[in-house]
Amino acid sequence: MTTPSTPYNPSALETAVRATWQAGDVYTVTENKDKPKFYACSMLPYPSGKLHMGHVRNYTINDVMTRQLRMKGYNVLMPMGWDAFGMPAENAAMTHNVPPAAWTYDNIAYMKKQMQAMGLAIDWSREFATCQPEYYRWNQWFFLKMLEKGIAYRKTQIVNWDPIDQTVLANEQVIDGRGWRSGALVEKREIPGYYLNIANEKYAEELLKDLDDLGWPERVKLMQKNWIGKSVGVRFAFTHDIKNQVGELIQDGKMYVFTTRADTIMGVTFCAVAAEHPLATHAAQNNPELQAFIDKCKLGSVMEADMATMEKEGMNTGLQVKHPLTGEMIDVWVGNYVLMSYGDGAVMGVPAHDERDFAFAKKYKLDIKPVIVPLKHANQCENGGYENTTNISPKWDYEDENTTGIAQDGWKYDDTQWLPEHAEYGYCINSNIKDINSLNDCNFYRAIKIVANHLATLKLGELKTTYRLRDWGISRQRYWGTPIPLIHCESCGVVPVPEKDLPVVLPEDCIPDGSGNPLNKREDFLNVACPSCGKPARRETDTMDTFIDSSWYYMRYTSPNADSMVDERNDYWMPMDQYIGGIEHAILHLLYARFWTKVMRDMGLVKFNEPFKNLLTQGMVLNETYYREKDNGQKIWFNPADVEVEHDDKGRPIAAKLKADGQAVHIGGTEKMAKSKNNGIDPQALIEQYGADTARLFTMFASPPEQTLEWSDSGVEGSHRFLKRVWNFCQSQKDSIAALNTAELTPSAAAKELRFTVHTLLKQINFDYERLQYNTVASGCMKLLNELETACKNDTASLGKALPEAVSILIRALYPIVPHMTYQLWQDLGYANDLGDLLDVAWPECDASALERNDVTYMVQVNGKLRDQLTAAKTADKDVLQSMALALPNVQKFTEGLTVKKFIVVPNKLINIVV
Ligand code: ANZ
Ligand code: ZN
Repeated sequence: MTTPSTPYNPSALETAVRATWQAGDVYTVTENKDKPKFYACSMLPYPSGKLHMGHVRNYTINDVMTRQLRMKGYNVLMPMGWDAFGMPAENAAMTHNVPPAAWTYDNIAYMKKQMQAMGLAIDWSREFATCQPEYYRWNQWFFLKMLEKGIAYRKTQIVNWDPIDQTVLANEQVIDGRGWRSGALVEKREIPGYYLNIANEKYAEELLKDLDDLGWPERVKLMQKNWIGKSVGVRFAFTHDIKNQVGELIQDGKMYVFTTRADTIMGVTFCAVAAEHPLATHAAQNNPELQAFIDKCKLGSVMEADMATMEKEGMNTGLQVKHPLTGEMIDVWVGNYVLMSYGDGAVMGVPAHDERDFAFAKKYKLDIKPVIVPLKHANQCENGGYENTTNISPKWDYEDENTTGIAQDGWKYDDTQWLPEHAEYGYCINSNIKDINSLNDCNFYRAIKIVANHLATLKLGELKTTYRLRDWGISRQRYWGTPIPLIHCESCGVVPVPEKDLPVVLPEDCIPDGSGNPLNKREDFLNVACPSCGKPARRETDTMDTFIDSSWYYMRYTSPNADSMVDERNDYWMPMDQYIGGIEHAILHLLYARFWTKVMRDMGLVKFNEPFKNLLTQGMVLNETYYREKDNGQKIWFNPADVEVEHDDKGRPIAAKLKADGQAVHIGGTEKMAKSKNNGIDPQALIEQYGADTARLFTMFASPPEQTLEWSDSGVEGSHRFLKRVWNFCQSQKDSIAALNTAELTPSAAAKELRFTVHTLLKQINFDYERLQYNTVASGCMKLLNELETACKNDTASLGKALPEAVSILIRALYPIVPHMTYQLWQDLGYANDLGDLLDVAWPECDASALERNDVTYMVQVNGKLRDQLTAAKTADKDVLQSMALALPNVQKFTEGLTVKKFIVVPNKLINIVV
């Protein structure tokens, strides 16, 4: 190979190429109706300071897709923006004594530069930060619309209160029950806040059902499904005549419970209510011991995972309620495992069949009454349901029943979809109900139906669907967020800011000091005339949850500068064709964005039901960790860049020492790159050392997009070496390519062979692009280079136009991953002149005719023994084959002087000469 005249110099090359792109404004897209559109978007980053490897990976995936589809003829949108509100900016502001706004905008400027250095095909004309009033005014506008429709509403909420800092704390600011800054024991306070009614049956059901049609990872769909947590059961009341101090019946004399196991209703031996339940409050009034217990419960966790594992504790209230079917009086306990926020905050206790109730009953020596013979003793029916085969009462056959709701809820005998957890199934025993049919011998579904019907007749209950999903609390007692557009007036109450006065602009020069929301001290922000009566009033100082910002930013990208939330351009681009982001957003962000979209639809702002057709959750980036342990057990983590590692002959790390002092450090195993483990790699340093193309190639090549990626310095170096080889090879073929550009396509067998190999690889590469498997795209390109190098070892003239074609395929196939270098090569080798700019040149498709081999290789036998082989044209007839075969030296040896008795040809395979 001749020495190339221009050596590969990524930093100069990449800068020059990007300057060309920028000058040509080549990544701005418009709503071109002549092309199919494709909207590919990465989850918008929080401007924390600088990019990390996870960002690099995420955006490269997005960029590869964008560039490839553009060449395939799509009108592709790849936007970018900034999730700019939120707590880290407030924390940074406290540390550095700068306003969050200044800190945020500085970070944005820096990170944008870094993104630009990666050479991403972003349409920057659509960029915005969520902290800009032009964006968040629409959060405010939409919030007011939701308020009008009743989707947004006000109720009191319990918050964490730090009594020393005099501030509300977010959950993540409470560490072991104490404020993260002050260390004070955190108290619970009830304050008013705003909620969005996502747990409304209509939306919850739709959010569940529509999951089926999404091109999302199954794992993410399942996480959403579990989060929504649908339970089908019965809600009914135990009656009582317990009156409060002013003589009114508490809750109208009905203590409601929700149960998924109404078939066990005859096994109730106690009831338990949450600490916050009205009956508990009432009973505690003259019972200090109970009050103390209630206070203790309230301090505890409200996390369900904790509820499941914690020790069950309770206390008898001394109150009794009446069982609706037996008339028996049942004791009411306060139980620490009963959640006020689920169902009705009260349960019927069935210790014989519910694990939690069982633990409770054992501890407090309550009765245990079995009413179900578990499944293992019953027979499973053919249809998947369970029946006691000995005695089925046909009267209760489900199919012909015409009653409340079971059919409407879609229950079938074989519908095991909503089988609740916690308990055994089987058929009922010990369950004679006076006056109505006995439950005995009924299976789960039938028994529930009987009970539900009977409770409905008594007007005490009905079938009910409950969701674990809670309404979305959106008020934050924080400064750096979208102001909630409400005004508090002493005479008029809570008054919405009129639409014409939007946006309510957040002052950008506050510096939080840890003593609560600084807006509370900003008289210029606070004081406002009541829009309704004109009297002096005060603005709401709570701001919105930042999940609101991320619920619809991707729609604002489609409609930059629109003077409405979105405009008709949104109809062109949405729904999004490909969303790309981390699995950590599998639940909340994606669920809220889906909900928000559905509300926008119901308000006539969009015409689709779901925002993200396809979702790719990229895998985490991992790296080795190194640490030393102090005497007190505390670990100090060292950055891999500062550590020297010794490997065994299989390449496994066996020891490591710190470069600075030459002393040993422990090898801690590979973990997600994180500040806490000090095992991050700075993308900036990587780009400076090797160029963006190497960083991009390594992150694509090292593993499939959805899987974890293990950092490897040698992998980075290998990627860089490969790019150098591509560069040198292409430059060395410059003259041949120019010379062969007008030559015949396949003047020789070698040329045909080259085309066969190249198009075979291209077929694989294109298939891998299609399924977003970019790692094997990269390895396909590597094979392509190997083949080309081999084919060009000798004289290239015989390769004809197959050579320029092959090189152009290599450049194009590699371009989406490595855009800078390939862009330059495309020009240097003259392709740009012939075929046009690389960005919009047609994507190379596999030529099927190149895969057809025209020659066939035959094994040649003499009297059944293999003697030689020959290659002939597919079209060669028997006579031609015979003369070719008999001319072979090795065949001649065995046929000399003999007559050919038979000449047999097995088409495309074998020749046998019988002599
Ligand atoms: C009696 C029973 C018997 C129950 C049995 C289960 C098994 P899922 O499936 O998760 O929706 N429950 C109802 N409200 C509750 C609350 N506020 N806090 C704690 N637990 C509550 O769970 C529904 C079941 O959880 C209900 O069915 C109820 O216990 C309990 F063998 O009622 B079950
Ligand atoms: Zn007023």
